[in-house]
Amino acid sequence: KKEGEYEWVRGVCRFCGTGCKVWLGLKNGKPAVIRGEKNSVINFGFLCMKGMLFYKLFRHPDRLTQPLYRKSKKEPFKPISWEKAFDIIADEMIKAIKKGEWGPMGWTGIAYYGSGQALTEETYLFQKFWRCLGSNHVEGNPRLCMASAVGGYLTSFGTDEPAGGYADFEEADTIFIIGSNTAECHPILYRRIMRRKLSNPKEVMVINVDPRVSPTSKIADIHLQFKPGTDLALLNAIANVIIQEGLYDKEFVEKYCSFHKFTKGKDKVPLIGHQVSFEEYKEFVSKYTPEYAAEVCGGNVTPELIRKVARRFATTKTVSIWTMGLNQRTRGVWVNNLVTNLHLLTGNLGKDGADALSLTGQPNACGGVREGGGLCHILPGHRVVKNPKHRAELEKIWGVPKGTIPPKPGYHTVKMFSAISYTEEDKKRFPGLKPIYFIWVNETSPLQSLPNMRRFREGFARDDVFVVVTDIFPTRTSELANMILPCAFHFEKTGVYGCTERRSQLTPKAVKAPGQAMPELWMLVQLGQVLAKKLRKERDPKLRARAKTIYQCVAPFIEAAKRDPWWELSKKVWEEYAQRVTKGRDSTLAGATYEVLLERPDGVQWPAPTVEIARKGGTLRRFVVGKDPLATEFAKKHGLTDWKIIDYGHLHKDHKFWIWLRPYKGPAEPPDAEYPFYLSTGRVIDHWHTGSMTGRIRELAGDYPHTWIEINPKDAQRLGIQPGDLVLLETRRGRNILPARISTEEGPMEGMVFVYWYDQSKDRMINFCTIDAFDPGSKQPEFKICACRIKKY
Ligand code: MGD
Ligand code: SF4
Repeated sequence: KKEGEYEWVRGVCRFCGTGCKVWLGLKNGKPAVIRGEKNSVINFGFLCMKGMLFYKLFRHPDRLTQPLYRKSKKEPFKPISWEKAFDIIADEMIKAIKKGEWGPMGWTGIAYYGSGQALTEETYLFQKFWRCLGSNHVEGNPRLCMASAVGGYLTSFGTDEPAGGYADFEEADTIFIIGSNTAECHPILYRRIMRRKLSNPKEVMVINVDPRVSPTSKIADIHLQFKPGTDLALLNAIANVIIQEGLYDKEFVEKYCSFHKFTKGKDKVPLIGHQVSFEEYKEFVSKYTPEYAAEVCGGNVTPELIRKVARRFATTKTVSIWTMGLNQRTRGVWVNNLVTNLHLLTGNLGKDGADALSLTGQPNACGGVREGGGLCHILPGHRVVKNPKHRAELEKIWGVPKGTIPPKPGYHTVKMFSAISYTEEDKKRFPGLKPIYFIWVNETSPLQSLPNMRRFREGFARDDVFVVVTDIFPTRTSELANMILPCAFHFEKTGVYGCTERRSQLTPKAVKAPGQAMPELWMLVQLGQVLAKKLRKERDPKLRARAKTIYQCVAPFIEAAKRDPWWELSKKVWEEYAQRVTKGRDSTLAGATYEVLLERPDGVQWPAPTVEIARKGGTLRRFVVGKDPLATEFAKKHGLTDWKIIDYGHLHKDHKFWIWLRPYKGPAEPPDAEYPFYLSTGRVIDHWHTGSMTGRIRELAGDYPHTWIEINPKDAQRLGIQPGDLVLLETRRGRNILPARISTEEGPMEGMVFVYWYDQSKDRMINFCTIDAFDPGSKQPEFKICACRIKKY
């Protein structure tokens, strides 16, 4: 729309998982300002600084504007044409396929590593491309971010993604914030929570459960501070009090819940375990007396506080939110289950103001990667690689022969990068590991964001690994690439983001991309055609067969890519994904056409099976009969007419929500005499992840030019460290030299230090120090806890 001297284009913010609606203002066709959409039910017109300032990246002088190539990583990059780039990439892919092996997970030599910031259309097409080529080595940074939340939802709800949404904040009496620095990582959601609290400060209670006092803790009525990793004991103790004091919702539990336990050796599928009785669960949690939990947790946790929190949780409408403090843990799935358990026990689900809501870190980890099939074990539309029926459904939609998609999942993130570094240690850790010779890294910078990354960097630096990076800026990863392809940025291409609350929103192209930068979708369509031509000439029939499947993968989009790669191509890919691939699935967006998404100021929440439902915004409250079209249909079909809420998740054959027996287990590397501190890491408000974008925005970089180490004042005093002193931080894996920040108001508990990870300086990249131990279920690494030692430098 036109308003004064500006032309405004509506889209969505490209940073955190909140999904704020924005207007990009163009003056004389040039990006000049961003403002919030005031009618948005997400952000009500507000934006944080990152959201307001990302228009400064459109014409930033560091933007990548032409394809760059070098044969050896020892040589400098040289510009090449797109045509030549695709020719080389296709040759290198075929070379890597041949060097590797063929097996149940497909070709072992090639890998794709993507991002929760890629558009849904992009993740969908990348993973389709890989599967059609015959490889399940498809991964992405959401593994580092929300894999444990997926595991949590799958086990508790039988299907991924939450039941409610942000609107619950305005209805909740208690907001239980655990393992989330919402104030800095989801600032606009924090604003909503703050408004709710201030609307009725006496009645609304905020409970913060975190080992660190963060800006989020400022509005908390109760802050439970405990030793990192001990919250499993705390949550079981809260459940125990709720049961002992008869505060659980008997009707809800009896009708809609069942109890489950996984026993190694007894149960084949950890996601299912076996059913136990309420009595057995009661007996299990009874060991977690408030006294026992207070002792395990340390910090300020007392038996009285545990009782107080339990009573409040059970007797009011409660929304829980969490992020990486729970997910980035070796017991991430379990601790997710334990929070959801509290909601199920107290009937705090499926009602206004009652939800267990895992906040997503990235703008499209949900929409693109979780729903779009962007990890090694999943396929689009909430399907899984291991299920032959799911593979067959997709092969039919894609028009490729049966058996095109390999039957076994590829490597998860830590394993994938270990297959690149391929050291003796890696081979010992992952028996049977097969090396990867080609990797395409899209919209992420793993050589800054992976844990324990020294050996991953060494792997990338070798010349027998061909690395393609698609990005808008040079990064710590592209410095070890062979090929860098310049991409169109957000608003320079068209596509959909799906945020935390199952809401998909469209951002159309509004600005011309600089130089030769192009959308990734266009790149895939070109490369697919080049690869098909080359594969046709191969002798090996297995390889030759892939010429057809890869051509078939891109064929529906060739004409659109020629005519209009900025809009029409994305629309075509979206149509295939939403209308054909998600149709009939619980995450259906079949009704959410581009036309509907353009019309709606706030996008569409799935399930949205028809255009009519999508036009009304889709489904706000999942699982609730009468509100969720799938639940309503399910109730009718199964004769459950007196059920108000139904867990129709495909894993739960009893149609009930599952309460899990999960014991307390500590972190992979607790502090000891040699490394006596807990190290934890996270984000700061003005920077996004690796800082490759926000670090280039003067206003944001000026606020936080470098990272620091936060130390508890008591520890600092003991070690003679003053604010601003340089501190040497060491772990068993690496070291950093960081300025100290010591505050009596904010910061970690005694015995713990905290480092922000956006800094790109090699002395201050904290992921040289973090641990790559991961949750055995979700495979998400434990960025939040490892042991370290510190001293004045
Ligand atoms: P980002 O900075 O988000 O970090 O880590 P990364 O994904 O590695 O990288 C996004 C990249 O996308 C940037 O380089 C940007 O320039 C590029 N980009 C932007 N727009 C486009 C586009 O349109 N196309 C393309 N191709 N590229 C584009 C995130 C990861 O880090 C995550 S998700 C988490 S949750 C982890 N958190 C975490 C932590 O808490 N502590 C520590 N120590 N490490 C962590 N690492 C993990
Ligand atoms: Fe963007 Fe998140 Fe800030 Fe909203 S809260 S403006 S989505 S970064």
